This record gives sequence, structure tokens and C-alpha cells, in this order.
Amino acid sequence: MSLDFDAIKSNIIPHKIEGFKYTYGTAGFRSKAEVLDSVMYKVAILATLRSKKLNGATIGVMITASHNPEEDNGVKLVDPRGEMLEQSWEGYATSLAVANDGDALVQVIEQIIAANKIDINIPASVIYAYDTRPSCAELVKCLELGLKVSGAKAVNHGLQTTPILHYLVRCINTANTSDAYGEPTAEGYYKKLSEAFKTAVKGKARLSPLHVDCANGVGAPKLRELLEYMPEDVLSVKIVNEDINTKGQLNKNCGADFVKTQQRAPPTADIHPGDRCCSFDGDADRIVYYYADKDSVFRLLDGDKIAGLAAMFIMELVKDAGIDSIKVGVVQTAYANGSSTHYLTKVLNVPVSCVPTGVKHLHHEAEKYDIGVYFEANGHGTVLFSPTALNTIKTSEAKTPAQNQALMQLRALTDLINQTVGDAISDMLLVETILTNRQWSLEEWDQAYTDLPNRLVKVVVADRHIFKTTNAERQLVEPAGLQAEIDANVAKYSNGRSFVRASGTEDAVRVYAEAATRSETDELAYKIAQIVYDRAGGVGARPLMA
Ligand code: NG1
Ligand code: ZN
Repeated sequence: MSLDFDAIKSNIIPHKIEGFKYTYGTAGFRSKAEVLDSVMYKVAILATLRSKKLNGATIGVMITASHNPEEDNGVKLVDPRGEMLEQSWEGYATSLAVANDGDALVQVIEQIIAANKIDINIPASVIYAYDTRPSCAELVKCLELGLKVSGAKAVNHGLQTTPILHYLVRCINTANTSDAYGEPTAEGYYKKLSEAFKTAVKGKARLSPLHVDCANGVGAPKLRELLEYMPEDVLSVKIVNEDINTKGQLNKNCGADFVKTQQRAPPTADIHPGDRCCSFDGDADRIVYYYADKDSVFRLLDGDKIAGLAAMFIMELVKDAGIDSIKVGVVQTAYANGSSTHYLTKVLNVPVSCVPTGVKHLHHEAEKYDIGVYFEANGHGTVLFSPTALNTIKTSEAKTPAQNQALMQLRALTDLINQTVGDAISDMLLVETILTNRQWSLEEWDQAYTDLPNRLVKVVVADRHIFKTTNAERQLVEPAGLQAEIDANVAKYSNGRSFVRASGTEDAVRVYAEAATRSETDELAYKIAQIVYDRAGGVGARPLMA
């Protein structure tokens, strides 16, 4: 099973466009699908090397571009426990992608092998899946060629959501161990989640139907499949935006990203006051909830609200179960609404950590708590249970019927919540569990706190890499002097907060601002955006308030 360098060299897929800058970033490789053929071939080789490095453990490859438009695509690697590729390997992904001829490619492969002391004779195992994008078919072929020439044992899991692929990787690698995660099939996933949900809502009256916008993506068929395991009298769901066959519909005027950034419901969703609605993104790893209030005003319940709801419910269960030694914590990024942080720290009294943008940062910080709740405001997140917490929840003996009930529900949550990555289907079932137990409407959930008005402005500059931050991206270190100018402006606004950072996924700088009122927020956001534009080489039109 050693590597056939001649085959790797002679089959290399060259770049279609010279000079395109490939980088494996927060979202893996992501760009227009047409430039990704060559990347898929290299990613396959990297997955093979990673598997060999980890003694033949199964590595996952997911082809998707999440909430991006349909013409884009992308690819991400999944590590053996269903987590994202270890950060130290991201650079290898980039180096491989950049190599554009057989010799250069083999040279990079040899460097990776040497740096990691990889035994190339260890057999490699890779599984892969893809979303509904039309470009996936061709990209899968390029990936398969790379897997073939590098000699990996490869299994195609077909059309899947990103979180299902993460689940499968973890199941395969933990099979027949004491922390076996589940049956390594999509059916196994559906059974695990639906059984857990039934237990978690047992004895409670079913809520009104939930309207789920699947972004015309893979979440639609997968949710339909899950519902076959979920009796209508336990959960009633109405799916909208499930057209995965018409070209150009994916994420178009729908989905979690549209709803969060536009702060409105998809035009296709006919929502009435009192309806419960949620939106997945294109690969079903993000979810946001929303409703129309009695005056038909749109109200968003984003990732911050989900984190608050989950932390509140889990903290109460831990207390009711009599296992207070288990400490709950919440992880956010600087994009979390100031009101949510205030609610968590002052009302729930739960410890909150703030980390840089990017799911891997949140995930790793959440692992430091017994039970770590993490969510990005955009709706990507999950809840992690440490081995200690799992053991306590599993082995504690209830002294009262109330303790028994709380323990039973906690046990159900450990199965219901995807432990590998944010998962729209799993998060939806978590929210539904909590609302069903409380018999709450979305309006009642929304009472926890009122979001401060906020605004995100994108500024294009000559070189975004000159922006260096500290304190979980909340302060600029460079360009020198800029932070002082931001602070001086923020100080003029009540409840004002603003920070500036370079995007990891787009060639732009993002300016975030919040303040007590809508007009003050917009004023502050554009003021800061103009300062950034003027002081740091703004390109194109100067940002102006609409
Ligand atoms: P960048 O482009 O680095 O701001 C965006 C999102 C992140 C995360 C990544 C990965 C915002 C402000 N940023 O990152 O939260 O989801 O994409 O997809 O939403
Ligand atoms: Zn996504």
C-alpha cells in the first residue's frame, strides 16, 4: 500500500486558470467550482497521507460550499473524531493545491511525509460525500482519481449533509470501542436522533407544525428521510424550499445566511403571526429560527438566542439532576450580540468565553468545559459533553423522580446533539425539545433578551492582511493608531461597540457595530467603515450609509 509516485505524477490535474490563489482557510477550499478540479485531486492525496499518519484511521472529505451561491463549490477534510482538519495541516493543503506539475507535487508530498514521519506502507481509509451542487459530479471524479492513484481504500457516501459526514467518520473510527458513537450509516443517524428526541419530549404535548426552509439544498431530502423515523404526533414539520433539481435555486433568496444577513424571511415562505419557522443553510450545518410577531414584524432568533436557550435548559437539567459538579460554559465570538453576552453572564450566570471567528476556535474552547455550548451568531454551533460529564450523566443514580426525569433528559440530549460539528437537523431537534418541554412559542423564547441593533459593513482595501487583531479579534493592533480612533468614536454612543477584522473567507475587511438604536448603530458602523477606508487603502467606492 505504499505510494505510487509515478501514478501520482502522471495523473495530476493541472490548474484550469493560471495564477489563481488557492488557500485552505476557515471554510476549507472555497471558490468558483470551475477552478477546483485540480484541488480535489490534491485533497484526495492529503486525506490519504493524513489517514496513514493516523495509523489508517478513516478521514472524511466533504464537497460543498455551504451557503455560497450554486456556481461556487469547496472541499473540507474531516479528522477521525469527526472534527475539522487539525490546524497544523491546513498549510499542507495549501502547499499541495499550489503545486501545478507532477514534480512539484511529489516534492510537497515528500516534505509532508518527512515532516510527519509518515509510514507510507500503512493502508489509508477515506470516506467522502457531497451536497446538491451540479458541479459536484465532476469534482467527485477528480477526487476519486486522487484517491485511486494514492491507493486509499475509499467509500462514497453520496449525497449527505456536512454534519452527517462528520457523524459517519466518528462512528467508523469509534466502532467497537467504549465510546462507540453509533451505527455508521445515515439510517443509524436518523434512528439515533429520532429515538433521543422521542425520549426527550415524552409526555409533553406536541407543538404546532414547524416550517423548515431547507435552502433548496441537501437538508431537504435528508430531513425527509429523518421524518420517516419520526411519527407525525411527535414532531410535525412542513418543508419549504426543497427544490434541489432546478438549476440556480440553491441558497437563492432563502436559507439561514439569507435570513440572518437580510433580517427577513425568505420571500417564498408565507409566514403568519404565531408560525414557528427556521432556515437551514445549503449543507445543513447552520440554522436560525424566526417568526412574525402580532404586528407581522419579522423577529430573528439567531445562533446567540439558540445558545442562550440551550444553556438555560441544560443548566436547569444539571441542577435538577443533582449533578452540580458539572460546569456549563458558553463560547461566542465578537459577533455575538452584546445583549446575548449580557443575558448569559448576568441572568444565567454562566461563564462565557470569546474566541476568534471560525468554528474550530469555538469547538476547541468548548471542549474546556464539562458541557460547552458554542454558537456563532450566524447559527453554526452545537453542545459538547466532556468524557467526565458523559460519565456522570450516565452513571448517576437518581434519588427522586424529579432527578430521574432530569437525568433521563440529559442522557437523551447527549444522543440528540451532534458532538462532532454544528448540525442544523440536530440543533433543530434540540430547540424543539426545549420548546416542547416548556410549551413555549417563539415569542416566549424571544423574551430572554432584546438584541441590540447591529450592522455589518464590508470594506474592500488594497491589502486586508495589514489588519492584525488581539483580544479575540475585538481590538486592532495594526494598522497602528486605528484602534484609538475607533474607540474615540464608539465612546460617543450609548451601548456602543465596534470592531474591525479581515475576513478569513473573502477579500475584505468587516466592520461590526452595535448601539442602543438603529440610527446610531448605522451611523457608528459607517463612521468606522469610512475611517478604515480612509486610513487603510480603501478600494472602490467609499462606504456610504444607504
Ligand atoms: P469571515 O469571512 O472570516 O468573517 C465568515 C463568517 C464566520 C464563519 C466563516 C466560515 C461572519 C461575520 N463571518 O467568516 O462566522 O461562518 O465565514 O464560513 O458571519
Ligand atoms: Zn454550512
